[in-house]
Amino acid sequence: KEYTVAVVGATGAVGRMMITVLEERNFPVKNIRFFASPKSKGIKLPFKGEEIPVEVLEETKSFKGIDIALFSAGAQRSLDYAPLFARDGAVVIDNSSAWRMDPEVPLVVPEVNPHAVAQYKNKGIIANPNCSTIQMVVALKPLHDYAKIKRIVVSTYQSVSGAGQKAIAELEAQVRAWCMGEPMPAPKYLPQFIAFNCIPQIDVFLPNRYTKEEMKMVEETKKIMEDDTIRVTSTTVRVPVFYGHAEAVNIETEKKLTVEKAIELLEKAPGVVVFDNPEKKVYPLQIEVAGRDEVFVGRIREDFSIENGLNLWIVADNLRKGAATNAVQIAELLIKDYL
Ligand code: A2P
Ligand code: 11C
Repeated sequence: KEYTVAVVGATGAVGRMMITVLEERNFPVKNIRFFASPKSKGIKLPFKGEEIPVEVLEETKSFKGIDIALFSAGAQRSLDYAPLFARDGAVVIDNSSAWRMDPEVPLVVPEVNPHAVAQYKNKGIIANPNCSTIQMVVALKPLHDYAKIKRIVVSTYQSVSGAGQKAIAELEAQVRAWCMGEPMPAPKYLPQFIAFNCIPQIDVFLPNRYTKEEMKMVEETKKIMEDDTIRVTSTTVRVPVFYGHAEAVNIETEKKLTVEKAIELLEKAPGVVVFDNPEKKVYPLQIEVAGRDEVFVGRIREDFSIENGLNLWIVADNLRKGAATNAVQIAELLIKDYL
């Protein structure tokens, strides 16, 4: 069976990657439709050798005939349009934060909670988690199943592509200007200068002094792991890297988890690759992991400051496993068992 698939936000950093991943994984596409803003009117994007015109979302009155819609056009578009696509019969897989914490909407990472896909029937919407949450839970799930994680302390090192195409261009423009000895263009899409700098702010600040990105990691982790008892605290930082997010993660477990056992569990875990050989300087790096679909783990070592603690370094391509690949994997579960 083949499906009519829509990509909403097709011209964006994640949207373009969704198109690539659909092609790479040979998703059974009968028809493909691309949507974006009025700015992209007249643009065509390639899909499997064909040039497909981009449709203007706001000018489209009916979405009938679409089976699956992958959304990545910002939370407001998802709030406004996901219900309209669902009304017209599509299942929406939404990459924004709009629907993630809605109790009727499943929040799915296929390696962690694939069964939750069944709840798509509630609203016709499945939420794709935040990139930094996805890579963390893929690596932590097998450790949680074995040793029960009581607490997670995470600090992130997130690339500019997480903030979209314009943030990628902003880093490039600043670096280019610096190399030419010219004044760097002022920050427009990121909150501070990103060239040669780290910014401890991703997304907006909330009344509790955390950023929204930090609180996403706290709340989404509990929902995906289906365990409200896990305590999570997070500091999220933007770094001058184009692709790939890295995370320093400390966990405290109920049961003892040795380094050897953690490596054994991670080596068997779906979607995880262990890159951990300190003697040979082997650990995951953003520039090496970019372009890959798995989650990479290294620097695994005991936290000697507490009884049952472990430190890990977790890296993944935020546009792939953190966004497009996870969304397409959800679509694969959907057509395998439900559509
Ligand atoms: P467009 O390129 O036409 O502005 P990124 O996260 O890389 O910035 O990408 C955002 C994506 O969301 C783009 O595809 C962008 O389309 C799309 N988008 C932004 N605003 C709208 C809108 N009002 N209607 C439809 N798509 C939108
Ligand atoms: C970033 N994690 O790196 C963000 C991007 O909730 O889907 C994803 C925002 C989201 O900037």
